[in-house]
Amino acid sequence: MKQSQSEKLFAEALRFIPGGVNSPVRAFRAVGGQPFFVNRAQGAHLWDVDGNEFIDYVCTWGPAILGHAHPKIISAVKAAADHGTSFGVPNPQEVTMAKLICSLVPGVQKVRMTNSGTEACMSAIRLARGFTGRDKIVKFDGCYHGHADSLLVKAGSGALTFGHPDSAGVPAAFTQHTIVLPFNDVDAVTAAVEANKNQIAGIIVEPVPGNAGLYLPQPGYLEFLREITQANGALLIFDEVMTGFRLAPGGAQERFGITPDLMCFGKIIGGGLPVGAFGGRADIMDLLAPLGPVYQAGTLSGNPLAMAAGIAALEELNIGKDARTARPTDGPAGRPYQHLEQLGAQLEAGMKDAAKSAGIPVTFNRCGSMFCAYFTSGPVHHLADAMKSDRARFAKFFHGMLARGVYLAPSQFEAGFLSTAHTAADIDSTVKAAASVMRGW
Ligand code: KE4
Repeated sequence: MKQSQSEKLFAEALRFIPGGVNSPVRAFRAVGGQPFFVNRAQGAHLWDVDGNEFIDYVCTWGPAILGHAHPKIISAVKAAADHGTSFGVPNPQEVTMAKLICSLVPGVQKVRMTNSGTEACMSAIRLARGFTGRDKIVKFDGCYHGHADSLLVKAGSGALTFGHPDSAGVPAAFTQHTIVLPFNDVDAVTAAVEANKNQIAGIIVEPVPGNAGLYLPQPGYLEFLREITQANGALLIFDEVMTGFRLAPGGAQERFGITPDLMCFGKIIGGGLPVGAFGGRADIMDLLAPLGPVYQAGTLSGNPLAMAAGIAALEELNIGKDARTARPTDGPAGRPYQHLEQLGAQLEAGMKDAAKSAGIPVTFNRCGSMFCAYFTSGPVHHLADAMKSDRARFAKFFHGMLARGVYLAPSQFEAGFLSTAHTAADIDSTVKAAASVMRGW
């Protein structure tokens, strides 16, 4: 059979790029087969190099909250590029971005830009250790905070997908200060804090874990983490690389009403360009070089193109420059988030109906415009529950949907994303495709 363009490209990619991809999860190893290659993306749709069209529920893993190639973002990047692509000297866009983040996210008094979520999380942890003078960090199994050595312990996302959550090449000494606990388990945290009195620098958590599929904090759990860190001199770090500016203008911390000490961001604030950021209390952030003793740096941090794209994205989400004061809760700033909420509810209802009519056990978890369909009958509140999902069934579902023009995340252990560019008609055809796939089982 004639090779497709994607097949040709993948064969070539395998010769020059490990696994043919620049990030493991793109390789389709969790679902079998091989990845398609994108030619272009527009709104909620992708077209591969063979001309096949897909409704996209990966949204480049979160950044494309406004859909792909949004005209405001494209023109902002083009205009910025005319002035140069990088200066290594402060530029006005960095100030605009910093003010926007500080005005949107209540807990952020100061913020530092980085080039990825990994850098943001790695730096926030170093800062927590520098501020408290303590070494230990608590993370939760299934949560992924990028691929810094000390965090690749029972990590989620690609690491989990490959079934060996601990990575080769990470000396035990680098993870000896990392305590991994089950998410949503109050007793486990209480016991760990007791057993490590005055040694825990911080607890880092995805407030809504999206790297083992998607599950939600149980009522009161985030409040508990806030209290126990406060009571024990440890910092609470929200990793909002995915949830930031998505679950609400102020992210999960606005949605759940919790103010952490430090926060990590990425994705949406770069409008699709390489970006990360971490921020929080000024008394902590001011320990960073050049003011204080905690070193952190980046050649391209605050890059003018990424800033232009991210500012355009945040502004297009109808978020005013002084959002904290001017943010109208149910005014224009609420509209895109209400639209995302409506789309999410439509998708959830449709997918649950499709599974029920086909008699297929599916647990559909959703928080705003993030979701995951687990092929399991029980509730999914943490990694152990997620691991019960039928991955072979998910792989079949993934390929069945792909064949019907719907691109889902190529792993059971990833979250799906909606954008303001998705329409009710997109959701309708997605649900119809799901019903047709599951009917055939
Ligand atoms: P990056 O270094 O990939 O920009 O961000 C790391 C990161 C940190 N924290 C959270 C909560 C994240 O979700 C991520 C990255 N997300 C994955 C998706 N599961 C990126 C996809 C990939 O690795 O290719």
